[in-house]
Amino acid sequence: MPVLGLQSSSLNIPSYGRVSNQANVHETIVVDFEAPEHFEFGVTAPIWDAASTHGSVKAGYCLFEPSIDNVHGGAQSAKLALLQPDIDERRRLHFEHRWSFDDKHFWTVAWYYLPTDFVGVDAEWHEILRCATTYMHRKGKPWTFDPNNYEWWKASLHLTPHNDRFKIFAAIGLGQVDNDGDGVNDYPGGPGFVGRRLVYSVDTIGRGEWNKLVTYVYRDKEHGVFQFWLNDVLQWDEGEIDTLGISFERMQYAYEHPEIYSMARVTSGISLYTGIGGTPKTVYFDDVILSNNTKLAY
Ligand SMILES: [Ca+2]
Ligand SMILES: [Ca+2]
Repeated sequence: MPVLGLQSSSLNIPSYGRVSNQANVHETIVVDFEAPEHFEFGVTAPIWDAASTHGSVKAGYCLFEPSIDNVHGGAQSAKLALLQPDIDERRRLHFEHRWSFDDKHFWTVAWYYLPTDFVGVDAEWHEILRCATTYMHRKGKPWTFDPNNYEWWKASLHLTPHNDRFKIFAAIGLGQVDNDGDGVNDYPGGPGFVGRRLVYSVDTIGRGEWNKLVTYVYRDKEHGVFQFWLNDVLQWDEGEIDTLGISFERMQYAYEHPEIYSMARVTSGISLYTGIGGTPKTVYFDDVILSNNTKLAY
């Protein structure tokens, strides 16, 4: 299938641009981590308005802060650190941008750096980028793996060791969604990666180097697309797959009925996610672009 929308890297994008946050508007957000608002998170934050940090960030457990230690562009980058990842609420940092429920095109661009003393990944959680996610939680229901309680789907990038370096992989069809209302997950497999089809990058990334990650997700039940480029080289090109997750209609219903569903959202963003009993970790992001445009020049 054709490579959708990938253009040259020569276009000059301003350090921070924002068109609109309204639905059905093509929007490209550039985050070079040079401005204070690039580090704000929470429902009123200009970019990371769907952050999921599971607790305060600078409480000695985790960090999301400007750094001059390792920089791709400009004067600083974003340093993400899990200092005590063994504590349940501190094993994850997600900084996500909220999109409209009916947006179909999701681009993410991120420059990503693993420090030279990065110890590696552990257990089953090793997520670095949320390319597209859909989520809704029925109020009053427990957090158990049951689509009657909460529904959740994502296309995301993950790290796995490969010799002394790392490959990047994704699980196709990772989710628990019940769009047809029969009480059964619409996606194959069980919790986590069980039963999922995994795709792996051809190329690898190492410690102490900046790597360019580009993903494109087209949300569609039958003709979905999930593509990934590493340093401008296409690594996988999955087409004719289900990338919709929760349907537009159900997400609209959840948006319009906050008395029934909480935290309904369609998002993309950056992550630092480690496993149970994981080791402390620090990674760096710089020059992130999030877009819902049909094509992206960067
Ligand atoms: Ca920067
Ligand atoms: Ca079902």
